[in-house]
Amino acid sequence: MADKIEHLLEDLETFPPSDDFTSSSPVPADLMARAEEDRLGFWADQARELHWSTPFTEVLDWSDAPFAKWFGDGTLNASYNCVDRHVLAGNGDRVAIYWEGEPGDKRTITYSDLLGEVKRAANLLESLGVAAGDVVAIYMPMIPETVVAMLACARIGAVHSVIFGGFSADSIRSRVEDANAKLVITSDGSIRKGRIFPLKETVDAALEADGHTVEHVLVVRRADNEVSLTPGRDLWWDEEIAQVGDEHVAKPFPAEHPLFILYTSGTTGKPKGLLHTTGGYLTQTSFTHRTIFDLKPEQDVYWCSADVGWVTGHSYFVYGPLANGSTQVMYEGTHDTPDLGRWFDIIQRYGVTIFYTAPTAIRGYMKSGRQIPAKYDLSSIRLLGSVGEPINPEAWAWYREVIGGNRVPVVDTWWQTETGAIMISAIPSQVALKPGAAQVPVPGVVVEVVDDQGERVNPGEMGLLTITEPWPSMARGIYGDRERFIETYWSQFPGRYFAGDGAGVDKDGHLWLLGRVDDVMNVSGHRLSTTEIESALVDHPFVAESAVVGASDETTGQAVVAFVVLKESKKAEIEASDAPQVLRSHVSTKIGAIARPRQVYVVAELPKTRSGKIMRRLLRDVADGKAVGDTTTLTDASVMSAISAGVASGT
Ligand code: 6R9
Repeated sequence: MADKIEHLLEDLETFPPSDDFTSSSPVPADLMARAEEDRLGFWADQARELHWSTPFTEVLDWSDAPFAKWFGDGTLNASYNCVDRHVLAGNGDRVAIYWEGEPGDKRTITYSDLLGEVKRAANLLESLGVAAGDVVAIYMPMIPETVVAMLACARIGAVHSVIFGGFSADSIRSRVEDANAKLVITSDGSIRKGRIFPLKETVDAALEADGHTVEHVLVVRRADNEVSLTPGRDLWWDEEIAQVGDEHVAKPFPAEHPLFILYTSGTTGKPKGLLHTTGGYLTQTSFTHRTIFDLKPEQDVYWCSADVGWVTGHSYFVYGPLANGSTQVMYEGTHDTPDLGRWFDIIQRYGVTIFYTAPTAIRGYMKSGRQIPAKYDLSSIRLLGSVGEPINPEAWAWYREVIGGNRVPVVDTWWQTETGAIMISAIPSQVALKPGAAQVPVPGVVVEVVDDQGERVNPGEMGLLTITEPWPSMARGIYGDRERFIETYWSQFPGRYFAGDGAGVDKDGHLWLLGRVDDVMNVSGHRLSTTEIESALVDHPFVAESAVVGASDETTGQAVVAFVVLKESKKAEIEASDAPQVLRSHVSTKIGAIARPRQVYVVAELPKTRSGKIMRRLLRDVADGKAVGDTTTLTDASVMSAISAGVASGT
């Protein structure tokens, strides 16, 4: 590797915090120094900001590395920390969630309201026989009951597995089966882009075949679409919850008690269920949330636009903000319904002060033009955040200028489902910001950018991002597969976590994240596996072979582009149909709409090396419309000319 990136050695323009911002910041000025002086003591201090039923005496046990135990002999309850604690401290009247449905319906939920709902939901789950350690799958839209369901699981020690509401029946099925889920919580439908998506129907399809462990399906009413209930299995949430008591005492669980499983795409076909536990996860999500976002819980209105189906929704919509007693916005629908001003209208009406979103959204707005945000009063905003993929300096500058009125800090936060919480980001009250760089590890996190041999790279060079010391919110494994966790993340550089991302280091030692170096694509900030989509394609009767690449895309960062070789034996059927169209919707049905290829190219052959490996690199060049790179290792170089010619002519 060790490629030079010249501009990282130059003096770049930086944006220091204003005196005002720094002087009014609640973030202690000595955090970095404290973490450097005593890393474990620093994390223990952060953990003590939570409510522990039994205080811990041990900070880190790394004897079974890479399976960490943090605060192992302490006990706590995540739901108590996110809700009860604030009510008991006299903040029950503080708004926890300003919810807005896509059609415009609204609910304001205080911490007291939330506590009442979580208690009843916990009673409901217990009445259905759900106990500590059981897995509950949650397939829901962005409505308050989703948060209530997650916190109710945490309250009784059940492990939630949230499945993004855009995923297909097959994806639900494989996740429910992998984790032996006992209960599924869903809604009749979800409302997006003015349409109703029948979530319950999708759950029915997922559970149609026998061989799963689901005993009940709880259905929340949201879209009022028709659903069919399977007697004995399916129950309406509202009818059941009306019958349970409204008192529920949260029991403490050990710090290492599992909190949730969340599936994410890796380099292989099968999504991995990352397991997160309670004490360390809650410590680092709440610490980073209040530090990176400079949180003033009694004043700020915080909004993270991520769906709860992704890790950002878990850590920076549910657990981090609620553990900190924040007031936040929850919005059900899409940003362009009824028009492209929707998000800005929400910011203006609720007086959002901290806004956290993804570069893909920012680039989308750059395309549609600054006249749209200009129609709204966005002066309440005092801090902006970005997550999900590298933010290019142009998008950073636009975000700061157009949304942040040229005056507010923009923090770029790097982290992953596996890391549980933010790992690299400037603390905006303390570090001068550099457009396009995530910059520095958060206090208490230790990273190193290395070459293929594991040697630290010099400033101006690019290498691979590794994390050299355990951190509190790290995943505790892949659910049910100990070996795969070790093999996937800890074997390339023994003793270190390898993130799968490339990074450069600049002359100040700051980090510039450069995207994935493996077969994971990043489409609109969502992780997709090339292998998983290839498997979905070859699952279709037309397809003999497929190769999928992430092509560059101006708005979504990357886009899925597929190359397929079709079966001779199906010639007649293929000719009678629009094969690329058929295959695009097939992927959508198998995985979900986010995985639908932007293009499917039918080719006669795939380019392969003599050892039979598909040369995706060359296909990526074609998909990007670039000159095709070195083809000398191919068995037959003419394959590439035929593909390039075909793509150029649009066939
Ligand atoms: C939180 C989240 C993780 C992958 C990660 C990296 C990319 C996320 C980034 C970023 C550059 C940032 N990524 N944040 N790349 N700068 N600020 O997105 O988790 O869905 O697991 O994706 O996203 O490539 O490896 P997840």
